[in-house]
Amino acid sequence: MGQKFSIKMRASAHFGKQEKHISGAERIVEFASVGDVAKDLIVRAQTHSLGLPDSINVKIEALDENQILTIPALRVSAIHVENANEGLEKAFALLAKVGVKGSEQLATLVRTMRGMRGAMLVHAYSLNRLDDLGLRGVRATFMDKIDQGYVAHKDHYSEALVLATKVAHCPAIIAELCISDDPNYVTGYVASKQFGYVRIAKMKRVGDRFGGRIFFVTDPSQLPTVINYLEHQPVLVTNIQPAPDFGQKASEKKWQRMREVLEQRAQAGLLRNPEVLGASGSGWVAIGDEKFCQLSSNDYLGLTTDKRVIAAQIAAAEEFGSGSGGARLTTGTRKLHRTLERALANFKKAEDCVLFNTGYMANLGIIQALCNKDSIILSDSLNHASIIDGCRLSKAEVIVYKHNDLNDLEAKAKVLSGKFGLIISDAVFSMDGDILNLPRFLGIAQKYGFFSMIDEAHSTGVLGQHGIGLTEYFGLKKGADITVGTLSKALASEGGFVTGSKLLCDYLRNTARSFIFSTALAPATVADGLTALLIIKNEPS
Ligand code: WAQ
Ligand code: MG
Repeated sequence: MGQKFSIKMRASAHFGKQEKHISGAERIVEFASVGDVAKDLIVRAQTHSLGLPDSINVKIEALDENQILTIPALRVSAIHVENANEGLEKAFALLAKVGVKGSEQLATLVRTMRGMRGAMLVHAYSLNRLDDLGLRGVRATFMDKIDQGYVAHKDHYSEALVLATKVAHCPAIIAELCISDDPNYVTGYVASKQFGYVRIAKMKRVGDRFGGRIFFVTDPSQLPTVINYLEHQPVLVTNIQPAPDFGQKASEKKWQRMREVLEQRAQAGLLRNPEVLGASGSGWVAIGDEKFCQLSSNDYLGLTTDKRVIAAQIAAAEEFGSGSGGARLTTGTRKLHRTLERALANFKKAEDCVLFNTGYMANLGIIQALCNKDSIILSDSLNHASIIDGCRLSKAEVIVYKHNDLNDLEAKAKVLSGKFGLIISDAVFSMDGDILNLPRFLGIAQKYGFFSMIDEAHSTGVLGQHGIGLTEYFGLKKGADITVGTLSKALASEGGFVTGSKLLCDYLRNTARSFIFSTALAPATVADGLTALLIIKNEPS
């Protein structure tokens, strides 16, 4: 064996005079590996989930061969627990076995550990802290593993086992408790020479920011010896075994990620938990037993509760049944579909129309049918999610322009002129409610040779004297090449549609994937939308 070197990395970020610890690690290696290993440790500091460091310290020093202790790793076991409370309970029970007692006091201690670089030395029997080193704590250093066959990859487990093995062999230390300070790493351990290294699946909830290490010291008078051993004694650990898993059956384990994602979302207050609404009428909706004024619906004309619309829906269900019973391409195209498509085309003053199951499917299907990886798409930064998803699925190169900034659009269109592509914008933006300058938008598309596409989900039935939408609002004779609409907002129904030239619609009926898979609208719903439409046409308000 050649001369061994210790490499230590420490990364931190500074906020004024405050120093925040980001990452620390160390290795003991032969001289020839010093460069490679130092580089690995620096990269690790640069990519830690606690954030970016503004200072990275790397110290490399030669070790005295005769000083190095070589010890076999603690034996390892693992305990599966359902939640963090159970995990802590199990940990405290193990500690109690070696004389470290007081679950409540320990639980409090654990939750206050935060932002420490090293460990707390705590008296095993009184549970009082013994060192006065504050957030620095005491660092166990000068240690590494000797790989023997099993290549322990760089992971929490093998590094922790090396540390725990060194610590467990420290004079006057009876046990250790460790919880990672990483909010996403909830597995922790307790360790001692007696019960070995016991991994516990959960010691805190995902997102919890506490974490740290406690070394339990039996004899306070030995403090100087303890600190000297931890901070200076070089230790190499042999015989590291692969991490045991938590004895969960494979059939159970596969669900784990789902639970974790949901837990994480719940912690961040991001669970999707929509209010369940009851009956509704013109301008009101019931929640539980109470009636509320409805100010946040897309039922812009209040037609979902219009008696005539509802009567037409019932009549259609009686005549055609409650569903179409097939896809559009097989046996699902009913008379109602074609009637509605013609009515929508007339309403929008377009040559033709194609129905889709939802507005979302319309955008997905249309954009994919028109564009491929050789196309470009210029898209407003606040376009609806269905447009963004459609763009992604099309594999086109997407160039996002500043929200409703047609100067930015024009500058980008000019550069890209000559390529095959599409300019897409919402007509009325769903979150901000602002309106696209359609005349200028169409002018840019025309000038630079791109298709123009607008999504009228929020303008149909709303803008223009007859509710036709943005084209009527601006008094234009001709609208965008491709106009998408939805039946589920002002048109009081369910479904999406596109209007445009006959060529466009023939093309989409033959190529749009979402049209193929459209299991067709329930006839009743079609009639519903159709009726709503006729009401708007005949009785403009
Ligand atoms: N000496 C003393 N204390 C340390 C040291 C050290 N060398 N390194 C870290 N600590 C303390 C410090 O307070 C940290 O905030 C805390 O431990 C957590 O450190 O089998 O990753 O490096 O899968 O985040 C447990 C692995 C991983 C369980 C623990 O600790 C498993 C972990 P981290
Ligand atoms: Mg950490």
